[in-house]
Amino acid sequence: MLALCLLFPAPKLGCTPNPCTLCLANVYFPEIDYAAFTKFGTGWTSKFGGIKMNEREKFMYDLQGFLKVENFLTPEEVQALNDAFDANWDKAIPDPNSHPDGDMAGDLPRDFFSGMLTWDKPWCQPFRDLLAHPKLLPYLNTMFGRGWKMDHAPFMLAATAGTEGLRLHGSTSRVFDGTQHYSYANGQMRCGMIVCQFQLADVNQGDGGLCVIPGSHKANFPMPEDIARYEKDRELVYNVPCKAGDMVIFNEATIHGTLPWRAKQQRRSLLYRFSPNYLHFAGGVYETSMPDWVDELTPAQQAVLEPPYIYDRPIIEDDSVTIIRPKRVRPDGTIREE
Ligand SMILES: O=C(O)CCC(=O)C(=O)O
Repeated sequence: MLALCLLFPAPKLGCTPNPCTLCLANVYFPEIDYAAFTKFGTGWTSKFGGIKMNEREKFMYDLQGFLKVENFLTPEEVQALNDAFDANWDKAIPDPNSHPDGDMAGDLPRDFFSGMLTWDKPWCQPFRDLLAHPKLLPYLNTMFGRGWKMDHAPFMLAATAGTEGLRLHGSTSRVFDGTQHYSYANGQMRCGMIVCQFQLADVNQGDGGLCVIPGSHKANFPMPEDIARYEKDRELVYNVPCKAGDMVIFNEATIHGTLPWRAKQQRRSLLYRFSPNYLHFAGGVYETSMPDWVDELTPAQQAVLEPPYIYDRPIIEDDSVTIIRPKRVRPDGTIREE
C-alpha cells in the first residue's frame, strides 16, 4: 500500500483519490465508477465470513496436493451436464493440447469441448450454474482466501478406449512460480491456479484419465524426463478413481497428466480452472471487458468472470448469492470492515 502511495503520489486528470489504509495519504487510481459498486452490493461488510474446508479436507489437500470430493454434483446436475454434451457432440474438436509423450501414446487424440458458457439455451445453463456453485465456495475460499476468479474458459475432455494421454506436468519449487505454487504460512494455505475436475462418468483405477503424483505440489527438484513420459517409476503416479458426480480439485503445481484411456465406458471430465483475484494464468489476448452476455448471469456468476484486480473486486458471500465489494481484503483473506 505504501508502495502504491509512492507510485501514485499526486492527483492526475481523471483520477479518483482513495485514502491509503496504512498511511492515510490519498492514493490516486484511474477513474472508476464507484457508484456502480452499489449495483449488486450490500455495502462493504461481510455478513457471513467466508465458509472454509473442514479440517479433514485441509489435512488431505495439504498432504496430497489434490482432494476428491465425493458426490459433489447431484445425479440431476450430472444428467443436465451430460444431456448438454450429448446435444452438442458435433462441437467436439481434437484436443489442441496434444503431448502424448513416451508411454502416454495412444491411437487418437482426446476429444475437447469449450465455449459451453455460450452454448444455446438451455444447454449453457448447467455450466453457468457451476461458476458460483455453493459447494465450491469452501474450497476456493480456503485455497485462495476470499476473492477468486475463473481463470479461463471451462473445457471438457472426453475419450474412448485407445485415446492418448498427456505427459506429466506441474511445477516443482526449484524456481518460485507464483502462477503454480503451494504455500502454507500463518495458518493459511495459498495456491496459484487450481483445477476443479467434475467427473460426468465413472473412472475406475486403471481406466486412465486424470493422474497425479500425490504430494508433488511441495516437490523441490526438477522432474526427470522419463517420469514425465510415464516410462519409469510408474508407481509414483495415481489414477484417481471416481464416480460420476465426484469432483477432484488439484493444484496446477501438483504434477499431473492424463493416462491413456483403456475403459469401455467413455471418459467425460469437465474442467473449471480458478485463480486468486490478482492472477491470470492462461495466455492469449488480455481482455478486461465482460462478455456481452454477462447480463444473463446472476451477480455472483458475473463476479467470477471479472478480470484480476484487488480493490473492490466482488466477493461472494457464503449463501453463494450475495455480493460484497470490500475496499480491501487482508492478506489472510479476512475483510476489512468499513
Ligand atoms: O486429463 C486430465 O484430467 C489432465 C488434464 C490436463 O492436465 C490438461 O489438459 O492440461
